[in-house]
Amino acid sequence: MLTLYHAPRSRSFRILWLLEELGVPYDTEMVSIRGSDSTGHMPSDYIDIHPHRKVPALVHDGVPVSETPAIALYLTDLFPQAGLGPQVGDRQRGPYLTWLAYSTGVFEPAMVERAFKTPHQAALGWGSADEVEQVLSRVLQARPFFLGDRFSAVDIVLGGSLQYMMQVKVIPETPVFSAYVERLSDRPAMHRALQRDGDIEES
Ligand SMILES: N[C@@H](CCC(=O)N[C@@H](CS)C(=O)NCC(=O)O)C(=O)O
Repeated sequence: MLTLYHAPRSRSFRILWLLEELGVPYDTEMVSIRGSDSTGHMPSDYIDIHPHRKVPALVHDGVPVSETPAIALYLTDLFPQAGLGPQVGDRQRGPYLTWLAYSTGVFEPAMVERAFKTPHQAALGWGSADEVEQVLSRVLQARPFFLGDRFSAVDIVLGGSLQYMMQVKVIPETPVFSAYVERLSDRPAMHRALQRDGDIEES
């Protein structure tokens, strides 16, 4: 059994989207992450599921997994038949792992620096926002998805972040980025996830 610990309109949306792409049965457990009443919908033992009591977290048959790229990798390995993550032995496995790690290890910190106007320090373990933007632009100019013609969980994890950073104007709407986001919005599973996210918020 799979349970996604989720908060509407948050980083856990991408795992909701991935689960919809996979087409597997899952439950959602709503976690209250904002507001002063942190005991709201926060399970008392949630710290055993996510060490920072954030979302997303996934529990599979009693085993907790957190950190978005790790959850994405866990799920695409668990359901290889869905073809959303190259498996060990596939030449695309290396690029797959690289871009998953890049999403929260490089892309996010660089964009947060830009959003908060924090000067970039070369000693940090990621490139500047300008550099990251150029890297992504070069890749997406050359191919429709991060791994080529093949849509993968990278397009949910990193692509979903890129989409969000464009919405909040941290990344400009260049023709390359806009065309990519348009391709993402062609995914019916993304719309199912948006619907489910909205339903959870209203319930
Ligand atoms: N590194 C984590 C980040 C998770 C994260 O920051 N989640 C936010 C939601 S957008 C959260 O739960 N914030 C609540 C809090 O910090 O108390 C990941 O990529 O999964």
